[in-house]
Amino acid sequence: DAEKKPTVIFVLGGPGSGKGTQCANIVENFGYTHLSAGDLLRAEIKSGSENGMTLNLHLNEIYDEQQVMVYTKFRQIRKLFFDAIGTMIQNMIKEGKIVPSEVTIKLLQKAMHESENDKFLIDGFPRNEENRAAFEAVTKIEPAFVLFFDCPEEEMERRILSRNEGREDDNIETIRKRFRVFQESSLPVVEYYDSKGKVRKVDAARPVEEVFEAVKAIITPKEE
Ligand code: UP5
Ligand code: MG
Repeated sequence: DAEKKPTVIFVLGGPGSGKGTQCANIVENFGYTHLSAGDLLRAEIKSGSENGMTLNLHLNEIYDEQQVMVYTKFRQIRKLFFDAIGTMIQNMIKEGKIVPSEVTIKLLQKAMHESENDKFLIDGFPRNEENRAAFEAVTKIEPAFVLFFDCPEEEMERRILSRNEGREDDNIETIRKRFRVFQESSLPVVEYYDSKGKVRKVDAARPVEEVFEAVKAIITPKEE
């Protein structure tokens, strides 16, 4: 593969630490493409059933009856399969669990291939050691660095509870589970990259503009 590897920054931090908010700011100022693993998963839940629905209406003109029947059955089974994946993702997010990396990495790779950009902010991934190792093994991409938003749980909880975007995981029971998973599984990933000198830590408990000032100092535009 002669293709040049893209530049990737992992944007990590607890639930509600401000990853999505700051990524939007970075995109506006520095020309990165923002890929939120959580947003991609939520989009997949929505599109899962639609994927299987688009039947080719002109099929009868091209194929004989039996071929149409086999193809239709195939589409029905395919739809059931995608529905099941969607339901699995939905249930895991509702429980604050980490979706298998096969799914997340596929979605991230697809989004990167479809983009014409070569600079990506990967937000909310990798969430555990397995995510991290699988991403590096599959894509051969190592992050330029990790942008880590450090924020106390009380503040993150306040932010999520006042967000009101109808996310199924923004209730106090699921928030507690998300905090636990972050502590137990995601922080070790930050520590791993820290041991390689790759973590740029930002105090994220301040107002959005102040956090972005700190972010700007880290993400300086590339000299062309
Ligand atoms: N806000 C932001 N910054 C603020 C500031 N400085 N001061 C005051 N308010 C601030 O911000 C949250 C809220 O706070 C917003 O209302 C914002 O206006 C305000 P946001 O920028 O949305 O924070 P973010 O860190 O993006 O919070 P989010 O809830 O998205 O983080 P999570 O990591 O919990 O969610 P994510 O979407 O990444 O993942 C959801 C679930 O998907 C996971 O729990 C998991 O089940 C699954 N998942 C996987 O399985 N694998 C993956 O790789 C990714 C996700
Ligand atoms: Mg987010």
